[in-house]
Amino acid sequence: MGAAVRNGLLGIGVALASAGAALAQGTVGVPHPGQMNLSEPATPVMERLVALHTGLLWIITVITLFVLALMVYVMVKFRASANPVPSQTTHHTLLEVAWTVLPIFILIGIAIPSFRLLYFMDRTFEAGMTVKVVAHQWYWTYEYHDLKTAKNEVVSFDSYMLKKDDWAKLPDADKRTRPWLLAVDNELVVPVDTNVRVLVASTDVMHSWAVPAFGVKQDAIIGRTNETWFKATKEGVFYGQCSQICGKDHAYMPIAVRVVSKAEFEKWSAARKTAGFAAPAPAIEIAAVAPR
Ligand SMILES: [Cu+2]
Repeated sequence: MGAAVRNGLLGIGVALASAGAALAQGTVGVPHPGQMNLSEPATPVMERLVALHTGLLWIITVITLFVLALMVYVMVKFRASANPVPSQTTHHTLLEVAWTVLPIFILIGIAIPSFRLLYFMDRTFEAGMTVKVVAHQWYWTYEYHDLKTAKNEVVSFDSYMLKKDDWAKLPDADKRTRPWLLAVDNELVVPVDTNVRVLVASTDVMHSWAVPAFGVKQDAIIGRTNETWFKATKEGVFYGQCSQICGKDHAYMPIAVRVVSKAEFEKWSAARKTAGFAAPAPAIEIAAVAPR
C-alpha cells in the first residue's frame, strides 16, 4: 500500500477514533497493572471461560487441600517414633478402587462442561455478519464480505500498529483508550450484540488472532481458513496481539476491535461503502471452509 494511501487511511482512522472518543465511556479491553485474573469478559464465550476457570480453581483447591491433609495425617500417625515396628500393609482393594474411580468421576465432571464450551466456542450457526481476518508479516487485513462498495468491491482495509510519532500526535483523551503498542491506524469495527463470524487466514507464515476479552484465539495458517466467532456485549475498544510467533515484528501487530452501537455501525459502514477503504478482492485464493 502506498504511503499516501496509508497516510490517508491513517487520517480517517484517527478521525474515526476521535469521533468514537465519546465512545459512551465504553470499556477499554486491556490488561491492567497488577491484574491477577483473566480479562474482564466482553462476550458470552469469555464469560463461560471465566466461569469454567473459576470452577476448576475450586476443584483443584479442594483436591490439593485434601491431599495435603492426608499427607499430614500419614506423617503424624505413622511417624517412626510412634511406630517402632512398621506396618506391613501392601494392599487395600477397596481403597485402590476408590482412588481410581473417584478421579474418573471428577475428570468426567470436568470434561463434560469443558467439551460443551469447546463446541460453543467453535463456531456460530447464526452469524449476523462475517469478517475475514487475513494475517501478514506484520499487520492484519480486515475484509467485510457483507459490505460492498458501489463498485461491488468488498470493503477491506489494512490495520497497522500506530508508529510512535503518530501515536504521540493523538489527543490525550485518545491516548488513554488507545495505548501505545496496542493502538492501530484502522480498527476492526463491529456492532454490539451481534454474532460476528470470523474467518482467519494468512498469506505468509503462521499468526494467531487473539482478543482476550472476547475469549478468542484463532491461528492464522497459510492455505486454510479457520473459523471462530464472538458476540461483543459491551461497547468499547478491545485489544489483543498476534499470539503465534511470526518473525521479527511479531510484537508489533496488535489487534484493536471497536465495538459500537448498531446505529453507529450502520453509519460507519455506509461511509466505508461510499468513501473509501475499498480495496480490490484479495489477491490470494482462500479455500472454502470445510463443511462439518
Ligand atoms: Cu505474530
